[in-house]
Amino acid sequence: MTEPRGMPWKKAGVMGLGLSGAAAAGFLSRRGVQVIAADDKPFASLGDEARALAKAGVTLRAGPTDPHVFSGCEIVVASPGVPPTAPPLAGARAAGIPIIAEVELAAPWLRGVLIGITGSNGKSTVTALTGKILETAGVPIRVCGNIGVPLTSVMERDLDLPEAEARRVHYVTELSSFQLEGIERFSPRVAVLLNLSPDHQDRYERMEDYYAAKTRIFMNQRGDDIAIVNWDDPAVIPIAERLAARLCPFSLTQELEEGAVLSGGRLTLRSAAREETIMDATDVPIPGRHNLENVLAAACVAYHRGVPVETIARAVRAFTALPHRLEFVAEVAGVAWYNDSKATNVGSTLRALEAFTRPIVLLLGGYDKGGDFESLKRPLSAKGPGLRAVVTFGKAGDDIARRLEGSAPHIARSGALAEAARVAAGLARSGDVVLLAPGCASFDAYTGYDKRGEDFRTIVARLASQAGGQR
Ligand code: UMA
Ligand code: ADP
Repeated sequence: MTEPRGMPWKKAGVMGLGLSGAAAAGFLSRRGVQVIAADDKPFASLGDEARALAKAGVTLRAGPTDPHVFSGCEIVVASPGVPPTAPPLAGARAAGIPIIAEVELAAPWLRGVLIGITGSNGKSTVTALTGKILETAGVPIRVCGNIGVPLTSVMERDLDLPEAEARRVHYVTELSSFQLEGIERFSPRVAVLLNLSPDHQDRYERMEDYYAAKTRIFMNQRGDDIAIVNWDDPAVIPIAERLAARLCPFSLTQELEEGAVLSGGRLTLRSAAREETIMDATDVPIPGRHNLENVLAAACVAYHRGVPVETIARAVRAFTALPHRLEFVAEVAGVAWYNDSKATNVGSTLRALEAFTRPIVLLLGGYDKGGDFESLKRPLSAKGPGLRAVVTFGKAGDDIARRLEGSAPHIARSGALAEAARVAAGLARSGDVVLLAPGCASFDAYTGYDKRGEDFRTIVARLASQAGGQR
C-alpha cells in the first residue's frame, strides 16, 4: 500500500490478547512503543504469548478492565472479538483516543499487493482457493486475516525482505465485519464481497450496521482498483453500483458482458476484449452450487492479477475443501454423514441443504447468535421428501425446534451433539444424508466450530464401529 514509515505513537493500548492482540502488542512493542494490553480474562488464563509479552515489557491489565485503562494512550488497537461497547473501548472513545483494528495497524507497512475478501459466507474457502491459485502461478502469497493468521504477524515477518521481493508478495486477507469496523486507510488493491446475509445479530443491533461494516472493504479503493462482487445477491448490487473501483461482477444466473459467469455449464471469464473458459462446472471438486460462486470469485481475483485461465483451472481441480465445510465423514449403514460445522449462520445452513438431492436428516443447534430460524421454514418445507427429519441439539436446540414447528416431517429435540447424532442415526434410512449444518456458533459446548466438527467426526466413527459400518 504505502512505504513503511516510523511509528507515530509513543504509547498505545491493545484490547484483547488473543491472536490479533498478541500480534499487535508484540509488533508495537518491538518497534519501541510503550504498550498497555488489556484482557477480560484473569492473568492465569492468558496464554504463554501474553506472558512472553509481559516479560518483553508490555504492561498487562488482566481481569475485569476499567474504562480508563488506556488513559494516556495515543491509539488503541481493538481485537475483532471485542465489541465497541466493552468498557475499555467505550472509555477510550470518550477520551477521544482513536481506536483501530489490527489489520489497520498492519496496512501502512505492507509493500506488496493487498487482496481483501469478505462476505457473510465463503470467505475462508475463497481466501484459501485464491491463495492456492496464485501459488500455483508462482506468486508469493500470504494467506491471512480472519482465516486464523493475523495480518500483522505476516507483515512483520516480511519487513526484512528486500524491496523488489516484498513488492511481489500478495496478502490474501480474509476480513470479517469486526475487522472492517476498525479500518481507516486500509485499501485492498482487489476487494471481494461474496454475499450478504444476516449474521452476528448478537453484536449488531440492526442488520444494516453489519452490512455497512462489510461494505467498508471498498471505502478507500480508487478507480484503478478492482471490486469483485456477487451479481446474484440482491443485497450486494445496490452497494456495488456506488463503488469507485472497477467492477468485476460474477454470476451463476446471468449472462454478463463482463465478469465471471456460468454459461452453458462452463465457468467462464469475460471482458470487453475476449471470453475464456476456465472449466466445466462438473469438474469443480468441491460440492454445492455455492462453491461455483466461490470458484468464480477466486478466478476473478487471479485473472486480474494476470494468472492464465489454464493455471486457474489446474489449481481449482487440485483444491480440496477446507475441513468442517460440507466435509464427507463416513458412510454408515448406507447413510452418508457430512460435517458442515462451519455453517454457523442460517444462510450457510440453507446452502448446505441445497447441496444434496438425497433425503436429509439435519442437525441444528448450538449457541444462537440471534439467527432468523423462521426463514428456514419455507425452504425446509419445500424440500418435501428431500427432508427426512430435523434433530435439534445444544443450548439453542429447544428454541429452534419450537420455531421450526410444522416445517419438517419430524422434529426431534435432543441434548448434546452425541445424543443428537444417535437420534439422527435412528431416523435416517439407507440412502439418506445426515448433515451437521447447525446454523449456530459452537460456544455453548466447544471453543470453536473446529472442535465441534472434530467431535462430530469422533461421534460418527463411534457409530460406525458400533454398526460395524465402513468408513
Ligand atoms: N476479550 C476481551 N473482552 C471481550 C472479548 C474478548 O478481553 O469483550 C479477549 C478474550 O478474553 C481473548 C481475546 O479477547 O483473550 C480474543 O480476541 P478475539 O476474540 O478478537 O480473537 P483473536 O484470537 O484475536 O482472533 C481474531 C478473530 N476472532 C474473532 O473475530 C472473534 C479470529 O477469527 C481470527 O482468525 C484472528 O483474529 C486472526 O485475524 C475467528 C472468528 O471466529 C476465526 N471470526 C469470526 C467469524 O469468522 O465469524 C468473525
Ligand atoms: P466463512 O469464512 O465466511 O465463514 P467458509 O468458507 O468457512 O466461509 O464457509 C462457511 C460456511 O458457509 C460453510 O458451511 C460453507 O459450506 C458455507 N459456504 C461456503 N461458501 C459459501 C457461499 N458462497 N455462500 C453460502 N455459503 C457458503
